[in-house]
Amino acid sequence: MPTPTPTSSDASARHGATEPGVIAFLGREENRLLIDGQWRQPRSGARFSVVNPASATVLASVADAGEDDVNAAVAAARGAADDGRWSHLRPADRARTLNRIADLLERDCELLAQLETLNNGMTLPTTRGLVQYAIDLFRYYAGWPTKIHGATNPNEPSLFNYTLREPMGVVGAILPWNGSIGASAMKIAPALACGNTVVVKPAEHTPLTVLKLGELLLEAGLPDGVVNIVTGSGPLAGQILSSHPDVDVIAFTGSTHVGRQIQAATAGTLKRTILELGGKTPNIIFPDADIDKAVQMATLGFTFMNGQGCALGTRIFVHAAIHDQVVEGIGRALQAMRVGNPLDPETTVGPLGFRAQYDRVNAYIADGKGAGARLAHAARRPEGDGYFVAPTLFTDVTNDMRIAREEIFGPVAALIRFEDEDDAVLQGNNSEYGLAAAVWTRDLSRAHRMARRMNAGTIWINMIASLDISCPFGGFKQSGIGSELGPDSILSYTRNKAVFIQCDS
Ligand code: TAP
Repeated sequence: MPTPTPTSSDASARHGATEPGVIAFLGREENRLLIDGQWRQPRSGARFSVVNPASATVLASVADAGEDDVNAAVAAARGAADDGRWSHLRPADRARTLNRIADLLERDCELLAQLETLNNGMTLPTTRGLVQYAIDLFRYYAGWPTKIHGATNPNEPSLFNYTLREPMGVVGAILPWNGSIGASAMKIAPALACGNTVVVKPAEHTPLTVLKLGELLLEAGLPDGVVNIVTGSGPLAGQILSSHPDVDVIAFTGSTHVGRQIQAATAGTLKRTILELGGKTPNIIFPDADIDKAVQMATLGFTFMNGQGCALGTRIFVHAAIHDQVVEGIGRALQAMRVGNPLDPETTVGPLGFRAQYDRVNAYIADGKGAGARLAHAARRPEGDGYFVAPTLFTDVTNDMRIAREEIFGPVAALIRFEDEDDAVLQGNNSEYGLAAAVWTRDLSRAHRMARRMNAGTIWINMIASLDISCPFGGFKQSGIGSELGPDSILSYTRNKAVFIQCDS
């Protein structure tokens, strides 16, 4: 695999971009930091390269924020929070701005999808879905500013006692690299709806659509300093943001490993911390299920987003009676997959996000083979320099192997046998993660039993890997703390203040 080469003026042509907005974006010499409504150079002048994972060539040059820059971004957000330039607007006016952001995302949907595809390697239908998700999030949370309220409490007649539901202040949003546009909207839209200001740190590998979103936020008329974007590394920019005394909430999505570091960093200032972390979703197929559907969705369930989704069904538990049928069915589905350039409409699976991820996933495949699992089926990997990994199914896996216990975050599934319902529950729940679980059965009583017995934040029955903006999503066990989406995000980004007024004096 060659080292990525420097960008050039014909970058957009080399990367196959067709959208004029993407060509213009990639034609820039550099990208800057968004601080207090201005696009600024990093104080140190440091930059890093963002790579197209389909070709392993440089896509863009991005500012590398240092301590001074993060402090400046936090100061801008603090100032904007404290003077009320956003939170004191009429709720209906905040709602209007959020709707305007959704309109602009809709206008630039194709641009954003293509930019995301070039940056993270996911196919265009997938990234169009991510942009649509972002649009839906801004529209959904545009409905909230006019509906956030406190309560009056029954109390002594001489007292008037009520609560005020207030914004938290400054939200630090630290994003993962798988689906930046959706992940950023998931935090920015509700934080703004509640009247907060935000400092966003996108993942180093995939900041481009977040920078484009920054332009749209300014175009929508968001006041200066209300959203600030600092591109940079996690151990530096992310760490400073997490421990910063002027940040009131850290909303983090990423790995469980980094989640622990974030919690340690936020402990010093005891700030509210929302952690959306990794998963190892059990996908349990009972013999009474619609097997064809279960096989089709089990395949999609670990290859969607090129296998880089937190809740994908990467542990497939199959009842012994249907084991061979399921293995053959997934094998046929993998053979039909086209792994390749994610801009090509024929492609079903693109490359992994970046070089280290490619190496990591290949190491897990080697580990699975070494541990005695059988590599039952794999799709074909294309020739070329991109970070392509063929979707791979291991059978003869036991739940104690590393490929069954650790999050691989690539298109690799471990197929494990189970004997009966109790065994499926026992093995499925035997994981440090508890993000989601899927169950395939036509038995209604079993479906309800399994929904209660599985120890995970989201349960899918006869479906998999589906979220809804109005339904809370969050992990149990080491998959996270707190939850996002629906009304839960409103609670996460607000605080409750109690007011007592003595009325008879
Ligand atoms: P991570 O490696 O954990 O990185 C996530 C973010 O944290 C990145 O912006 C990263 O910055 C930053 N970071 C790294 N070290 C940090 C530190 N010491 N202090 C502060 N920030 C730090 O995750 P990833 O590889 O981007 O994303 C994949 C992971 O996210 C998977 O585990 C996946 O399951 C999880 N995920 C979970 C969900 C939900 S909703 N539960 C959704 C999507 C993804 P740099 O990358 O720039 O270094």
